[in-house]
Amino acid sequence: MSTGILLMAYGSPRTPDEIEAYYTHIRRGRPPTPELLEELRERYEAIGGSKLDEITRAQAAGVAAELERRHPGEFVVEIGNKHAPPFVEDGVRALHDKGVDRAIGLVLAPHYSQYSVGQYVTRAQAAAEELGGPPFSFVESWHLDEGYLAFLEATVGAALSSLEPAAREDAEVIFTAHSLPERLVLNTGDPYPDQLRETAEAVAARLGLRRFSTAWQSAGRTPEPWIGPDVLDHMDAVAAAGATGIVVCSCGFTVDHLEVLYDVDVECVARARALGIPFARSASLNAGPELIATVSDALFAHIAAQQVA
Ligand code: FEC
Repeated sequence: MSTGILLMAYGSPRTPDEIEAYYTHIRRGRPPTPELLEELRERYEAIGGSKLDEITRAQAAGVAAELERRHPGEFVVEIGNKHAPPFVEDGVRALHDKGVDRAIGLVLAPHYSQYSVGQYVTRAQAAAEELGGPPFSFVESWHLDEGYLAFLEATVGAALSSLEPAAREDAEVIFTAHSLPERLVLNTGDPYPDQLRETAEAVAARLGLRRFSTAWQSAGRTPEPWIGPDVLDHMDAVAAAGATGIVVCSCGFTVDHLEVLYDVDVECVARARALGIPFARSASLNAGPELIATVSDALFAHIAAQQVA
């Protein structure tokens, strides 16, 4: 039996010329105002352009090679992005055209929300239905998978160790994921906040952390309330409560993209400097061996669970 794998990611403009179309797609077809566009251009410029597209491709190539190594000839891997080509629908079509017997979708973000992962799933399913296949199932979250937790344990441990001993003494680790509008997540039964907390608690237990918390980053530029605390406000509170240092672990993402390189490496670093508190960020998975092993393991666990069911 041949199995198609659809690895899904947010997508990114590959050049400055693509920023406007990308932002318009994120805004569901409404072009951004010139001010919003300029502000986004400046953020991309500040990080020297996002490498998300390149890293997503490296992640997919790594997973494809690992699946081939474990089960030669059985798997086909395609990418499907939310907001830039190849879109989710393009990836589904590629799997359809290659005639795979079944397909499994996995989003390269560990925590499930109806509004994030759920949207990828809905789009992939709709595309497959329209084409008449392949039949899809999904790995909906992998926020407690062993490879992921082991990586976070190592990288948060390394970030803590990078602080001077006095700063490390009472340092607080803040685990973050992308914020979402409150109306979509609060009192809707959405598991997103609980899953972030579960990841934080699992890593804290492995490292024996005394001070840790969760916060939300990268809230959108819209007037409605987004879930909080925002990481920058939370840093103020953590410093006021006597922490001697701060480590931010952006565990809601896998890649060093705009939301990590700007929102953490520029904004959180500036806030730490203003607060006069030592700061470190843990590393991202990117396309490293831990990401490839974790995703491959999650896919095989999903297949095994289907066979039992
Ligand atoms: O490096 C890059 O080029 C791409 C960085 C990038 C990632 C990312 C991940 C997530 N987002 C999520 C939710 C929202 C919601 C909105 C929203 C808006 C933006 C804008 C940019 C942007 N996001 Fe994003 N997101 C990235 C980039 N995001 C740019 C537009 C300007 C701005 O507001 O900053 C609001 C619009 C809407 O309603 O859709 C909501 C979530 C994730 C993590 C899960 C995932 O990766 O899919 C959730 C990476």
